[in-house]
Amino acid sequence: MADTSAYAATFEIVDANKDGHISATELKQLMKALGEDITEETATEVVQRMDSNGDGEISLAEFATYMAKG
Ligand SMILES: [Ca+2]
Ligand SMILES: [Ca+2]
Repeated sequence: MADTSAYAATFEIVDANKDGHISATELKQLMKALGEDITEETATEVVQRMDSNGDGEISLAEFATYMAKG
């Protein structure tokens, strides 16, 4: 189990609507803010890579696990 507290602040920034999950749309908006204009398809692919329980969104636990792995 990864230490979620280390990633909670970053997670909250990405979770624009504060529903506790990062969606593909939120990820796309983040990348745009960082100067990387990715497509909806790419954002969905990235979410799927991090989405270990398959609900289509990234929870804090999934985010922390992914970031901890590198
Ligand atoms: Ca959200
Ligand atoms: Ca998930």
